[in-house]
Amino acid sequence: MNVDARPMIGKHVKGKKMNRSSILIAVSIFGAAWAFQAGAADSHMHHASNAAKPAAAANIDWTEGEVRSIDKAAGKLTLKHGAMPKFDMPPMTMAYPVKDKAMLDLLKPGDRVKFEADGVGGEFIVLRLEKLK
Ligand SMILES: [Cu+2]
Repeated sequence: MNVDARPMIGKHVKGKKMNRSSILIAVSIFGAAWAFQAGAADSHMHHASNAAKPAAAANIDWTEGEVRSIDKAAGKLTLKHGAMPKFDMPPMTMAYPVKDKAMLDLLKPGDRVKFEADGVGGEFIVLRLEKLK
């Protein structure tokens, strides 16, 4: 029975194989199209995340403070600021070098600001700063 059945199975399988391979081709074309679309969607997402930069900026770890003094020559400003949990820093008044000295041109003592500081080489530096109204 086995011997008789084999050619039939072979034929059957062969017939199926043809169907299967055409299905496979269809699937792989569909799959490629899907992958392409997924890729396109992915690049859209990258686009979206680029466009969403201002939203990412909302994640800045702002600290509020008040300008006490400005030393343009040294590129530093003294800020009385609130606590900075990320540095384990309590509220205090301290002098910070600024990343961009042009920041200092817009400021005068008494201005309320929000700023983001970072620790660079053991020194704290003001990366960005905005005046509060
Ligand atoms: Cu401080």
